[in-house]
Amino acid sequence: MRPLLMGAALAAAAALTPITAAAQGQVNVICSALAEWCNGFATGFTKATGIKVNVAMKGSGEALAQLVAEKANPKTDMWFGGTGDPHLQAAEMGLTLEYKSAQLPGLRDWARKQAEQSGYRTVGIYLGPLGFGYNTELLKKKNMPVPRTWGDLLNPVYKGEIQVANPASSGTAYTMIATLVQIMGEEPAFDYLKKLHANVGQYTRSGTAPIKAAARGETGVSISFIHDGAGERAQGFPIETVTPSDGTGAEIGSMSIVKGARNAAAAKRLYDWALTPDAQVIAAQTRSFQIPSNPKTPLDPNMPDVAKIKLIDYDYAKYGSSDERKRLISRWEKEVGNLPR
Ligand code: S7P
Repeated sequence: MRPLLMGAALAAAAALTPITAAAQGQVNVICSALAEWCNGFATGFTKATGIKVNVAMKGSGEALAQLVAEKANPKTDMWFGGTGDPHLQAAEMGLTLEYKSAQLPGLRDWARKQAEQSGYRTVGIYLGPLGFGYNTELLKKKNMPVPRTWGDLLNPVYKGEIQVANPASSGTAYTMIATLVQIMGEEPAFDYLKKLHANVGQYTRSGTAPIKAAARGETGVSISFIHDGAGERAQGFPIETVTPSDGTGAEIGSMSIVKGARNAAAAKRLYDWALTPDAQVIAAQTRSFQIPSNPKTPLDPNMPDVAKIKLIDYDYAKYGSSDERKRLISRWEKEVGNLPR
């Protein structure tokens, strides 16, 4: 081929080949959001940049345990999603990298505050209020009322009908304990948890399992983030959610880069991209209905309306601190989790 023609052929080939297809490195991510979102997020980033994303799915507590285990020789580059408290704990334990994204000033207050409180070692990517999910058909069939307050869950009519996760493995369940302690005070909150124990049919490993069980009619009620109920409803399951009228807490789902990450440059690109509306819109497209941290991300009608929820002023700094988190979880294990039912 003559040089001129060869140049033209190369130019034509370049025009046909999206820049994005070029292999440009990889990034290893632990994803604590729902699988569909994790996969959509990874695909979207690869499409936009050509960087391959290797995703491992883990709940918040398990993700933190993995970062601790890998501390001397990290294999993970970034931790995406999951409740904010363990991300704050990871920051305090020196497991995550200080990084100020150029996107930071454009984020909602709670997302920026999460970053400030961690010394810029994590950032808020979404907000999700805690509440109850219930199977409308099962409640009707078993003649059970819709629970509207924390106290309502102690009604013996729900014996064996409530599922909630185990706080040792689940950030969702830890959010519940921290919420109750802030609403009631610690001693009354633990008295409450002991009474609730009598109605709990199962403590699941993962925070999203109880709402899935309720959606499929395996339990009447779950204690869950209410956006997870909206996700099940969008799939056609008979699920409704309610937030307790006596107040509730919310998670600030977060994202952190691992200190000592082998692919730190790619992880920073992923982090920056994850804070853009282009990336955040993928959540609702894959039926994850948390409130996005970038206010330019379009809202979806399935997302919770915080104006209608009695949200407490959750003390993220205190309840995300390593000592407090460990103390409350081990108190729950000793005083509640082992009680006979
Ligand atoms: O993506 C749904 C969601 O509820 O899961 C995340 C978190 O990993 C909860 O799981 P664990 O309780 O098992 O840790 C939440 O951040 C998120 O909103």
